Amino acid sequence: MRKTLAVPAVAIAAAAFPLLTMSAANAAHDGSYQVSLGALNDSGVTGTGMITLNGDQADVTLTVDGALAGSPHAQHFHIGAQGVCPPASADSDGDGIVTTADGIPFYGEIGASLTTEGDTGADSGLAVDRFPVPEGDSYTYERTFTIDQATQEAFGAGNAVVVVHGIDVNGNGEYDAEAGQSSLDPSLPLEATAPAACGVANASQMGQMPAGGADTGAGATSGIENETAIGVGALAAAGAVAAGAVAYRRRQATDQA
Ligand SMILES: [Cu+2]
Repeated sequence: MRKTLAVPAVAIAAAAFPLLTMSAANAAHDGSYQVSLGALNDSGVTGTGMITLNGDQADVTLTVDGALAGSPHAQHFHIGAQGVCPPASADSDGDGIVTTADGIPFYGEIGASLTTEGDTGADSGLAVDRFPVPEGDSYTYERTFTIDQATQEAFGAGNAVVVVHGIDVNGNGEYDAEAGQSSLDPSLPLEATAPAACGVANASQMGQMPAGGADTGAGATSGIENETAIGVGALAAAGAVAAGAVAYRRRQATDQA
């Protein structure tokens, strides 16, 4: 639970400065992005992720805990909306479950599908035969693949969201239709597609520093100050990353103006 507390703080910071965040859209998106996955739908699923962008190449590592064993977990980069994870109140039909459709106004549509092989586009969003199937209740996913321009920009703008799907509402150890069918694909149980964990991808200031230092002489010095601030406690660090990213973008916007 402690890990998930940091997510709203960063999300709020990002939401509070939409214009500043948007100003980064034209900046290079290369660098590292960190994700702390918090549980949705009382799934008990949590995790951490690191995404390193180099041009259109995304090097992705996700570690997911508390997942339903033996069942595929669809996982995506969602983009183009508010760049936040849905609150429980997003549940549109009062059945107690925030479905993927309920979440779209918050985290957006699929920008990329984190499949284990083959296509990684939005069309593979429900390719359940190409998503991780953990033997136990945890898994690590590692893959480098190409992402499109919109997804690159979403990372740069701070509104790319990692979502892992697949919940077991009735706790019977498998996806079944007791909670209904998926509104996305009626051939799949709702349990297979409902979001289980969610986290916003936050730029790692250290990962972005080389780009800033190369662009501006002054930026490099300030970047080191931000790096020092990141060394303080988990919550403080999350705040520092958000504040640092805003300051960094503001500087960059000023420098480029
Ligand atoms: Cu998704």
